[in-house]
Order: sequence, then structure tokens, then C-alpha cells
Amino acid sequence: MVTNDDFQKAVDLINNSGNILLTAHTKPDGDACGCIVAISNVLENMGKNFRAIMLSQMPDWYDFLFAQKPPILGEDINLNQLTDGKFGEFDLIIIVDTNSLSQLPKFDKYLKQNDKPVLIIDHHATADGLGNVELVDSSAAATGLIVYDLIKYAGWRITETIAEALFVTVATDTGWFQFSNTDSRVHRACSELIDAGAKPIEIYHNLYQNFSYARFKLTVAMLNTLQLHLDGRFATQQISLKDFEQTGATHKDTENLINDCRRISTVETAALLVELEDGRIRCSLRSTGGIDVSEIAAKFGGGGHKMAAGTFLPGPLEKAKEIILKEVTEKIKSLSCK
Ligand SMILES: [Mn+2]
Repeated sequence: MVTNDDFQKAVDLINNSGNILLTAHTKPDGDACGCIVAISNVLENMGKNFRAIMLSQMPDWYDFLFAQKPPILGEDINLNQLTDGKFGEFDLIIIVDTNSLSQLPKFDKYLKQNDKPVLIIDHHATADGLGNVELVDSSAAATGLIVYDLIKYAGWRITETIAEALFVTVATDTGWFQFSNTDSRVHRACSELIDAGAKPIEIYHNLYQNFSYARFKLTVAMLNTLQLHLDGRFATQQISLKDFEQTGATHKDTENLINDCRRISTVETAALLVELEDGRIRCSLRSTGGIDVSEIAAKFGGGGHKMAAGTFLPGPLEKAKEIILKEVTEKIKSLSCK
């Protein structure tokens, strides 16, 4: 849990800052996007100058949250505009949903030369300690819950925009209240957010009944690669560059695709391998909790949680599959030896 002392330090930082830069991890998910929108709305209501930037493209289904989509570093603005102050001079940097340099491509270079205070709000176990003030609570199902606690601590008004954005953070990081991180704190917060104006039915439609045909075709291509290993305990799936080409889907369409195979009764651990243009393989990992997939990801420079983690592996796809199968096999073996 975050102490009141830490919340007060965060409030003081925000109150004493006039120009704030806000960002989140690369490949922004619902938690990252929702936190950006919620904090932006808080800062707007306080009359602060602020800018939000994203470090890579967002999936289309979060568009409904944004009145205006933030620029993307490396696409809409470049690193020089950030480092030489052309994009703005900031006296506070707020980073949400990560505390890891590896999750902040390009932005890490800006951070290294920056001498202004950094506020981290995060719920991941892996951390590089990037903040001068850190609101970190690995028991929170979503970073949005920590943002919610901060807003309540500070007594800031919870607008409908904030309620909707924070509901999205919790709903997406719990897989619409299905993952084992769905605790009473999640339901309490969501009940309060509904009272404050969040509309779950509309949010569900926007998030889960709003696929493009291309994304659906990509899902079909991926499901056709499904393989079960270790007596069905471990599932692998893959997406090749050719699949993107043939379906017209893009990398941002891969979010959450890993989860469908977990409906198979025997599957405890799942991996999704996605081929990247540079030849590397992005590997997403999920576990029902038996094995800690963040330990496997960390071995290859990645990170995450016990039950959801990610990393990069060398290609081609078949080689990456061999590597990850070996790691998961060893983990499961070491568990049964204990
Ligand atoms: Mn999160």
C-alpha cells in the first residue's frame, strides 16, 4: 500500500509544478491510456499547463477515451524536440504504469539528461527506481487504482471523464473482472466510479465489441498456430510478419490476443510470439499463478508481473518457441521438485 506520506509528497509535487509532462510505457494498454486521461483531466481542472505523450501507437479501441490523442514520440515529435525544450520546458515528469527504463524507449534518453523531479505511479513488481517520489503498490490490480487513491486523498473532483478512464484501467487490467487480481478493492472502486458517471455497458461495447475485421482475421491466423505442450499445461501461439501482411492488421491489434487460449481447461501458462520487422520476436507470457512468468521475462531483459509479463527473444519464430518452451519446461519441473 502507498502511505499517506507518499500521497502528500505527490500532491506537493503536482501543486508546486506549473508545467507537467505525462507519459506511460510503450505499447500503451488500457491501464496506461486510462491513467493518462484521468491525470490529464485532473491537471486540466487545476488549471495546470501540461503535455501528454505516448511512446508508441495506441490500439484504436482506446480512442473513445481521448478528446485529443497525445502525440507519439518518434512519430509526431522527435527526441530532440523533447531534449532541447522545443516541445516544452517541464518542471515535473509523471510516468504511469511502469518504473522500468526498458519500457520507455527513447524517453529513457530524455530521462537520463533530465534534472527535474519524476513522479512514478505504478503497480509492477519490476522497478528501476526512476522516481523522486514513487507511488508503487504491487497489490493494486491496476495503476488506475493508485491514481484513484491519490485523487481521493487529494480531494480532487472526480469528473465523468475521470470515472470512465479509471474504470477502463481496472476493467482492462483485470480482463473485465476475470483475472485472479480481481479483488474487493477492484469492485469497491468500480462501484464508486459508476456512481461518479462511468457507464460499464458503453465501456464494454467500446473495448470488446469494436474490433476491426482485420483484427479478427489476425486472431484466426494466430489461433491456427496454437500448440499445447507439457500435457496441455503450456500453450504457444505465434503471429508472423506475413500474417500482418495478409490480414491488414497491425502490431497494436495484438493486445489481449494471448488470452483466448487460456479458456482451455489444462492451460496454466501461455506464450504469444510476434515477429517484428527487425527480426526480433516479441514474447508475451501469461500464467494462472503456478509459475512466475516475470522471472522468465527478466532472464531476457523483460519484465512484468507474476501472471503477465513480456520480453524480446531472438528470431526466427521457431527458435523463439524452442527457447520459451525450454524455459517454461524448466520452471514447471522445478516446481514439481519442490
Ligand atoms: Mn497496469
